[in-house]
Amino acid sequence: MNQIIAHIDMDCFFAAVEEKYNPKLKAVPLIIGSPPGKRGVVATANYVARKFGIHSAMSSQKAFELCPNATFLKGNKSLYKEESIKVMQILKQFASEFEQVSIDEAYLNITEFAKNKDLNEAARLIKKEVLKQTKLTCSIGISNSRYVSKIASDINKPVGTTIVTDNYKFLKDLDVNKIPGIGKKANEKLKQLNIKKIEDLAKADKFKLLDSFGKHIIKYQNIAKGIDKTGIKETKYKNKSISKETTFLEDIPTNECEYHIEPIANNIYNQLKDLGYKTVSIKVKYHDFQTITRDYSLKTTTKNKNEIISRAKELLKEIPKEKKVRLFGIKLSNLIKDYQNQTELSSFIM
Ligand code: TTP
Ligand code: MG
Repeated sequence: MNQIIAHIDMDCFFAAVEEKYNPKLKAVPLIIGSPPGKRGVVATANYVARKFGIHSAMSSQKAFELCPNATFLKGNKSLYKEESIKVMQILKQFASEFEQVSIDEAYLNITEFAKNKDLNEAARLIKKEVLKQTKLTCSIGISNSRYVSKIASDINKPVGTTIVTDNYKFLKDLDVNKIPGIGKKANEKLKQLNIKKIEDLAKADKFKLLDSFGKHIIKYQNIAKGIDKTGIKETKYKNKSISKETTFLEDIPTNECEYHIEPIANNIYNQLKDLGYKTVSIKVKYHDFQTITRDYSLKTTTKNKNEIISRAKELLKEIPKEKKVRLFGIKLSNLIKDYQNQTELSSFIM
């Protein structure tokens, strides 16, 4: 595989977080969502409750009728978000590129991490670390295609690992609406063309498809054939950086720049807002205006403030110390939009 993409999705996430803090709930049917009798819906249910046919987006009243003994909890959005942040921080460590797509799922480019490893072993190590640090389980799909990995992570839930080496063989017998992006409407329209399985879409006449759907369908036909070069969509902020420089009233010895690292790091950290960074740089301008920069690129994107401080300190060690300094600055670049601040939990039905 030229690129290895893992899709990771937490198992019955909101319910699993509740069980973590109250293990007694593990043994009973647990439903997170509106209480029955109201017009609300189920956000999720643990796997015990799912045996009764209960699922996300079902009306709470219907869920109650299916399982009157179930425990209903309204849910604790801020707790789920906190747990999600912990999970994502762990997952990021395995990825050269990382894209969180919802509160409990993310795509990871694990090409580097999986080098010289059996893919099952790579998946096992990721799941083990998440479980060790958060007491939560997840399911993983691995392939060379973003779409295939997403479908694969759902195949053996919970605690599942599905590794796909032949995309088309894996996809062909699945219903066409398993492809993320093919919603109800498209599915209905495809049915009218007698396209039900992914294989049918792969083999369908391209011009008939274009007639009915327009050019966007070709991307989906390629996915159906197992061809997908989408990769990880880190939202990069090319050419953008965040920096802060301080010009001193009097020139200072190079060593003393260290005392300015923390206040400058605080300043740029506050500017980061919903961005993460991969590269930390420092700039030193000597009294004679000679300027030196040094930078360090992390393997993964982070928002960590201490990382800015410690990297800047390390970089400062590399700067020649003979001359006095008139200006010192820190810059963060390779900025990437951080999911946590983009998607509010309120976008979920609760
Ligand atoms: P999902 O990953 O779709 O579901 P899940 O983690 O509960 O279960 P699975 O093991 O099948 O992955 O969604 C993640 C969380 O998002 C889920 O725990 C609750 C919330 N959610 C809603 O609030 N409403 C919804 O309709 C869905 C689908 C999810
Ligand atoms: Mg999930």
